[in-house]
Amino acid sequence: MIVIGAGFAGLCAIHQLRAAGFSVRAFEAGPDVGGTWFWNRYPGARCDVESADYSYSFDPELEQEWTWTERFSAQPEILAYLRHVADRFDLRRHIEFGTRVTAARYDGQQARWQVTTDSGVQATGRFCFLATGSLSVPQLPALPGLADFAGAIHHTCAWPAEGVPFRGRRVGVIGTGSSGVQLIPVLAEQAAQLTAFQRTPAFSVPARNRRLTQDEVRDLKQGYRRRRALARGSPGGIARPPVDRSAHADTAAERRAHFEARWRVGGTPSITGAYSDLLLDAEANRWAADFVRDKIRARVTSPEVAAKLIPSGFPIGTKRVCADAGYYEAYNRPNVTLVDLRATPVLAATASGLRTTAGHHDLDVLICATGFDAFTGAVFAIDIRDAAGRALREHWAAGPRTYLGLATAGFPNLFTITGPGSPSVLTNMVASIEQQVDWLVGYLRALRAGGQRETVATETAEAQWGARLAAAAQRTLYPQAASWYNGANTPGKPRQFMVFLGGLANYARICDDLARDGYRGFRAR
Ligand code: NA7
Repeated sequence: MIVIGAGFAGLCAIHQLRAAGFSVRAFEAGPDVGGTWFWNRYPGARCDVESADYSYSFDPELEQEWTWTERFSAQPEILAYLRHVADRFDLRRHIEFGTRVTAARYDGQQARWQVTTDSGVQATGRFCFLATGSLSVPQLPALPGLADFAGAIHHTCAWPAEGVPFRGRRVGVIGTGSSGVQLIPVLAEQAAQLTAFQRTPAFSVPARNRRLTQDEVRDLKQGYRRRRALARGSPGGIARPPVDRSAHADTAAERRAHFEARWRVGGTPSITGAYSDLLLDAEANRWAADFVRDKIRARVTSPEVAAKLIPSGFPIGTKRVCADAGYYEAYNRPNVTLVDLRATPVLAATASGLRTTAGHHDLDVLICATGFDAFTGAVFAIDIRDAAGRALREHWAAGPRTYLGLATAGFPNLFTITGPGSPSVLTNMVASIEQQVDWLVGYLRALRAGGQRETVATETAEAQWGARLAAAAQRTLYPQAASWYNGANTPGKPRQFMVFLGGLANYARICDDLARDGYRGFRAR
């Protein structure tokens, strides 16, 4: 087995494949395990899924020995957890670090994948797992003159391990998605002057992160089995029962009280998960959006600045809702300036800062919190070819085509973990990763037992899954936003909704049903 990537998905795959008796060779571009949690080490980086859910369920002893300290874990703690997992289960011996896979070619005669790496290492394996992450290829803004900027430039996902000094410096941040929203309040306390360059204001709700009490940690450890079962049976892969009430069932006053109660609890789903139809019904969505807009007005002292921060033009939740700690309040500080790029676009970078249509902003450091070439970026970074030499990039030219988000017609024995077309980023990623890895390992066991060495998704199964994916998206408000969920954040990318919106439990049921039906949709030999 070849596994590419050693983040949450890669480590899980290595562990479970090995446990099933397969030999595994893994490649990781970074110098250590962690993937997303290795690279995104900007100040304030934190998970927006609760720690209790955002961890592996495959080993009860691991659950007992690891202690999460906060409601939402910060990047260093998650990275420490993944390092612990790698050591505890002796996974490192399977991984070649600092080795980027550049090409993968299927050999139809041998039924094997041959991979080439940037260090010249070649390897072959019967099956190849792309555990390359949904958000791992960063995007930099295409600004004229960027190369002339004399100060330091950093992307949030390529943060120097030694950190970046901000004290006494004039810092610019481009981008106000989840990364920018987490980073800006932390930088505001350190930088002499902070300028946030905002293209689209995001909806952000308070995370209300806090340290877990000893009692909570004890309860968490005692309740893991129940918690995991609840998570697996839920649409989002989190141990919280989904709300089954329409926003239309309440009066305006009841809705307000309900939103208020959830606002006090905090967290990404607090508002958009308050009713069952907030992402399905435009009017219900507007009620939720207006509630958050009022909160933004209340959090920002200057009405002019608040007006720039109020999101509009897309339903709340259709671009990822951010979870913050003092984001809006940061704009009340005298050393923080908000530049609305829609009103005054950046014209160019200069040696000393950024020039917009309204003037020049002097900067010593420029941070790009400008997001990722999501889902397909990391797949296309590898030159993947079928037995006839046809590139996966060609097969996906009009957008990714997959069966279950796991496999692609014409590319046998190649699997994407939390790939495009699976529930992935709109669920708890760790729960999705475990579900997919377990299912795939089950399938590989079945193939081994049947003496089969090759499997491929059929064109029909792929086309039907694509239609099902699109239909699920069309039933919601999601397609109304230009987001990284549908490729709109990447210039030139075909627009296609890349997340299966049926929910994790439903998706797992679909996978299990077709496994019982002889792995319908795959052709094996
Ligand atoms: P996101 O959510 O893609 O946010 C990127 C931000 O950068 C967003 O505000 C973009 O504005 C902005 N952006 C991107 N390119 C430019 C240019 N060229 N000029 C100005 N502004 C730009 O990435 P994050 O890293 O914050 O979060 C990614 C996910 O990680 C997050 O959803 C969580 O799942 C964890 P736009 O909205 O495109 O107008």
